[in-house]
Amino acid sequence: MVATDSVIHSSHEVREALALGKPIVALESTIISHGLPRPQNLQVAREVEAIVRQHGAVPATIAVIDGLVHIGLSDTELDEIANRDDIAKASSRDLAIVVARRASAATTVAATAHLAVQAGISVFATGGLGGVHRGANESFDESADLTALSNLDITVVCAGVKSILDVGATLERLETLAIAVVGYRTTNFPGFYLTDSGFTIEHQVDDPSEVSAIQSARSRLGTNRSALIIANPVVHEMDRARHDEILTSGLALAKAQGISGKAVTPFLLEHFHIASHGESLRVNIDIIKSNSALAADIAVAGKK
Ligand code: PSU
Ligand code: MN
Repeated sequence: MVATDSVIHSSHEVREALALGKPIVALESTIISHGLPRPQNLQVAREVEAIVRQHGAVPATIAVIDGLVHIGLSDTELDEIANRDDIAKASSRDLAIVVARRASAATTVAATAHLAVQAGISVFATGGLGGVHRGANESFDESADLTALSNLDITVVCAGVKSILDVGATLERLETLAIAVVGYRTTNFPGFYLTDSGFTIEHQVDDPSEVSAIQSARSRLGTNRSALIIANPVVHEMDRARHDEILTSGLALAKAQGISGKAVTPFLLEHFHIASHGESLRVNIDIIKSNSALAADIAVAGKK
């Protein structure tokens, strides 16, 4: 599964790293285009790549630019993803349509994980996974991240699932979909902006080498057809009372404005960033940085 066909372009650095068996970390681009405000988005995208390098791995930010899937972006391309106004949000099902139309899109966890696996990359860092939305029993709003990860052999480092979601229902779906969930130095499942979502998980690892051991056992057992999630809690969480207050007002606003489909998550994240006067933004940035560092350590440990 080497991505050399004409719709997928891997950067020189990524191709070289793949050929030499160097550790690589895939990074998503939806967080840059639709999850963080300008101008911090570009700054964070650059810093995250630098962190991955400092930890000894090669960063591969993934996005579709003018009909071409890029695995690994140049600085100019990162700038385009952060600042162009025509960057759509693409999940797996949108990828071929965006490519065929020669359009541009940031990739979600679902789409990034798919493309990373196509390119031969097995470790991926994001902020918080998508999942089952509150009220999903009526809206049926469940992120395609879940079904995508049920079909891909990839290790995803995240701060749990977004706290805007129904965390309990999402954990149930992860179980049904045979997606493994392991806490990093905790069995308290993280809640994205919050260190602890209030839900407990069964498994914990304390070291990247333990993740490598799980990865190799997965391949030997053939249970690597779905993803392995490493849930890494943020150290300095948002003020909880403030979090709950902003979430309540955000959900009400989304309902009043009839926000639905793929617009829901970016709408709620933006509401958080505005209503918290940047506190949620600070936490979101901490999350993505610390997940990228851990993902790089895991990628490096996997090569030993
Ligand atoms: N993590 C963040 N910010 C984000 C996302 C994750 O810190 O914006 C993105 C990811 O790309 C994820 C998407 O796949 O939100 C989920 O969107 P939806 O709920 O529409 O599936
Ligand atoms: Mn959705």
